[in-house]
Parts: sequence; C-alpha cells; structure tokens
Amino acid sequence: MKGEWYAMKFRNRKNKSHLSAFTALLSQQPHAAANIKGHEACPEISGCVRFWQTSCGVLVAAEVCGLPAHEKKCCAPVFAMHIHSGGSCGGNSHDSFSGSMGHYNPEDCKHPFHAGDLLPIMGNDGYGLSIFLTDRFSCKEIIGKTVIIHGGRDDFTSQPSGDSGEKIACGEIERVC
Ligand SMILES: [Cu+2]
Ligand SMILES: [Zn+2]
Repeated sequence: MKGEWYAMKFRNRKNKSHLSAFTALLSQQPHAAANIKGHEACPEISGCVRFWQTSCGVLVAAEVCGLPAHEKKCCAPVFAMHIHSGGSCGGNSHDSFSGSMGHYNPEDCKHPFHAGDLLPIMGNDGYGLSIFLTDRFSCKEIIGKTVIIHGGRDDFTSQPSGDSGEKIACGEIERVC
C-alpha cells in the first residue's frame, strides 16, 4: 500500500504561516525524487531533488554538491533548473542529456511559464540548496520525467529556455512512496 499523497492539507486562512508544517515535511520521505548526476565533464556533481505533494502545491527541495565554483568577483554562480519532459538522462555526442528533451510544458506556454520552470540553485563554493513551493504540477504528473541543472543562469526571458547554458547534470524522477 502506497502512502497518502495528500496527507498534508492546509486551511488557506489569511495571514497563517505554514512554515512549521513545511519544515516538518522536509524530514519525511518524499513522494517522488530524482538522483542528480553530473555529465562526463562534471562527474563530481551529485545530489537529489525531492518532491512532496501538499494541498497547496508541491514542496521541492533540491540539494546538490560538486557544482562548478567561480572565484572571480561579481560572478557568484547561479544554476538554472527545470523539469524536462523526456524520461531519460541518456545522451549523444551533441547533447549529454538529449533524452531529457525540452521543458515540461503541457499547457503550451512560453518560458518562464512552463510548468517545469523551477527556481534556480545558487552555488555556495560548490554546494547548493533550493527549497520552494510550486502548484504548476502535481507529483504524479512529473514521475517519469527528468530534472536538469544547467551551467548558466536562467534569464527568465529568452525563448525557448531562458538561455540557461549547457546541461551539466540530470536526474530521472521516480516515485518514492
Ligand atoms: Cu532545462
Ligand atoms: Zn521553460
């Protein structure tokens, strides 16, 4: 018997903080997760993106180590992150993760309004942690898709994918519980 996906329900009362409820959820098993691995040129990248379904959206927690660091002034790294519609982190000589395809976009929107457009990860000497809530998709619909981390920032403007640079890491999203 699989766990209850909508276990965490909120009453959307005005001015009510949900922070303690979300914090508690982070220590529980996620409903879905993607183990992140870097491509051939960045094998040191590893991490996990976890997803919890709630009644106000999906809580996403991305934790990644081994990200490229920049020591130059005014170049603090920001890494774009998206859910891509393909189900495989396999690739070819032109694109290490060609199996991930384009941004998950079931409603035929423009970037950055694709369902799969996520907040980026800020690099902190190679370590990144990004935790946020989004109601653009459910946990159920992203299972079998991929999370991609890019080498550049997302400008949240350029089409079709925010001029985010090369794909440096990928993870296939699987159901956990
Ligand atoms: Cu992407
Ligand atoms: Zn997009």
